[in-house]
Amino acid sequence: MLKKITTAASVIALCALTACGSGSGGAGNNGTNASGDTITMGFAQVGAESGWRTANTKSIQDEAKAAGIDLKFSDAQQKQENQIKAIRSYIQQKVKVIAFSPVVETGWDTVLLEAKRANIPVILTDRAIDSDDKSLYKTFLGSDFVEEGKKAGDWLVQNASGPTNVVELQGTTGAAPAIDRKKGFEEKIAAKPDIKIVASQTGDFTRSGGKQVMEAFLKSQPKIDVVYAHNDDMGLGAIEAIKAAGKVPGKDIKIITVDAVKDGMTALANGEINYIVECNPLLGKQLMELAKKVVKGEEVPPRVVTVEGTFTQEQAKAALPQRQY
Ligand code: GZL
Repeated sequence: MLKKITTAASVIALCALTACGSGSGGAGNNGTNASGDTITMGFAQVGAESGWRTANTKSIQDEAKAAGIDLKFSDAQQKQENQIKAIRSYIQQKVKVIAFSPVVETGWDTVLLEAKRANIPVILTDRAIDSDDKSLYKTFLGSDFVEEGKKAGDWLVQNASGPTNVVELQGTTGAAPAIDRKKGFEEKIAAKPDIKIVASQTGDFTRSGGKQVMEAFLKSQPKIDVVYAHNDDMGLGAIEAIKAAGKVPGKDIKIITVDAVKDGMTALANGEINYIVECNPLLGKQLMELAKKVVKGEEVPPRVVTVEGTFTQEQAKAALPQRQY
């Protein structure tokens, strides 16, 4: 079981989100290419599955407007075939740059080769792809999900004592954040063999998915001490299931999640969640700056890692009033 949770005295140097990629550029910045034409960007979004995704979409749309970039936007409803269709449509429309968040890591080489042959640069945002051909995209802007999983696992190692049974609510099967958050978490908890993942299943990053899977875990598992949810939304779904089973979330069953969206931070401040690892969705400003460079043929770093922190219950109470999403 976990020993009494003490509020962490440590102050985590959090990224002041206004400095990390939110806030709008000067209104009407000229999003034009070298010959003065307006830059058109085709963006193929994963879907609208979570609070994180909503904030990410808003950041991209707001910052495109602020940068004077003409944004063509599509929502793939978490289906890879819809993202591929959208990318093909952007190629036919001869956009100047394509950006997207790959719903899963594999199956992109063919369509990205088509974009390359059409001389349209591609930027990966949020999630990565698993491809040997690094020439298929100019850069990958997003979080280090393995690091996020390690932060979650590290907190549990610091706060658990004795046999601790963990149930894991995984993100979308095959998605980079699901694969890497699992990997980082398992790497860290290996330090304490008493901490065991007794059940692990995808809730597809949605609140309903998290609730359904948690209901099944509560029926099948004789002893659950901790929920590790790959995002806040599944953690919030798990809270509903835990309450319906007559248990107290945050006390009878501790909860660790990733994202730090407003609903998650509110549950953390209320004591229903015990720890949240932040995943910054405000990628819009950095994406537009990268897009202007790649359209002009300027060099960009192959990897841009977003800065993000972690929150205890006390830190959530202090941070909530300033949160932008
Ligand atoms: C992470 C992002 C994940 C979020 C989820 O960068 O891809 O997808 O953690 C979202 O909330 O659904």
